[in-house]
Amino acid sequence: MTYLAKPKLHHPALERNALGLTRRDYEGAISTLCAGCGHDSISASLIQACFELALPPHRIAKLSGIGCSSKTPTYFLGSAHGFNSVHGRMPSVLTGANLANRELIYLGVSGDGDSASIGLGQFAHSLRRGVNMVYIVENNGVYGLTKGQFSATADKGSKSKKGIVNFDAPIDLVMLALQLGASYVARSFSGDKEQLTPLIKGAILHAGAAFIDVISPCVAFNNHDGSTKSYDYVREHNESVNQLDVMLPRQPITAEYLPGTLEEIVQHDGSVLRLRKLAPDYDPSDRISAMSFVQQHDAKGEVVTGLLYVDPEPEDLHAHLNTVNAPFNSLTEPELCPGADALARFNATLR
Ligand SMILES: Cc1ncc(C[n+]2csc(CCOP(=O)(O)OP(=O)(O)O)c2C)c(N)n1
Ligand code: SF4
Ligand SMILES: [Mg+2]
Repeated sequence: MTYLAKPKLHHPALERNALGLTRRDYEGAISTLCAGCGHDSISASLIQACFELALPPHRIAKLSGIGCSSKTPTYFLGSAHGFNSVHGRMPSVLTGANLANRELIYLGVSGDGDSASIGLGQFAHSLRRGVNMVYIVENNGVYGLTKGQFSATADKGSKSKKGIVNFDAPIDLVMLALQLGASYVARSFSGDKEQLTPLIKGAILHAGAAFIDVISPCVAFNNHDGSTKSYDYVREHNESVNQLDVMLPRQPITAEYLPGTLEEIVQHDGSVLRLRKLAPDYDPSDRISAMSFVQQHDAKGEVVTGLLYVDPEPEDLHAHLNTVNAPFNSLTEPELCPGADALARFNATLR
């Protein structure tokens, strides 16, 4: 595939993170998406999140399927590992890579067509298995790459650019993720970098299946009156439940806050998710309340955004399968092939 490389010129005064890297070191090739496409803003948030967390780019693996959204890993983290898989098949490829090497940070980037239509089965099974990953759906309600057909997340009654009404019921990926057991579930809007960047940082630090549904308008095919995934519609109907800050381990918490307005969630690695509550009755630690909250607001035509659910002590697929810690490519031949006696002993345990 051809792509446009960005010139590697750094201004000497550019801000540097703990690794001495600048934001430019987290960028990729020049985007070829339509100007104004929400997906480019999500790439910018991903770059910002990885820069702020000072992640070494070579410790990240970015995987995607097919679609404009799935093209975006080319436009961020140019020095990370990357795999552009088949349409709807990112989750199984990511699961396999994760099983072979748990030391990398896995970013799965997908679209609503890629995950809610052809890839729905793969989406579901990767979340219910608790694969340690950040799974982002760049949700525009259409198949952008193939010129704007309704996807399975398009709302019932919403209209295509040519005025055709969608009569099918929508699939809400957040509801599915909650039901399937994802341990970190959020929704955001590509036009709200302030909300999205910390949500991505929290998801990266979360040691389980983290899912973020990001409404990301398609300016070419789904940004008109009658669309429920346009910039105007989401700005008018956005109902933010909380705002997130991420505090890394070892950093003292110095922020001042009024009691009752801030909730702190300590994750497995000591990082703290600080949630400023906007909806006073919202409890992000209760999966069932999260589901009913999302549905009640959906019925009112509101797009609920923020960190909707988090389990601070998630289980992950490696724990379920009792796999080895070391990446497979570092195992030696005797470890990989322990010989006939070991096989006979193992077979005996199955009899
Ligand atoms: C097996 C297969 N079926 C169909 C297609 C055609 N196709 C390419 S992208 C796409 C939909 C992409 O939609 P989405 O995931 O929402 O991404 P977007 O372009 O909207 O970001 C389809 C149907 C394909 N590439 N492969
Ligand atoms: S067709 Fe839509 S989704 Fe694809 S790049 Fe253009 S605006 Fe983005
Ligand atoms: Mg789409």
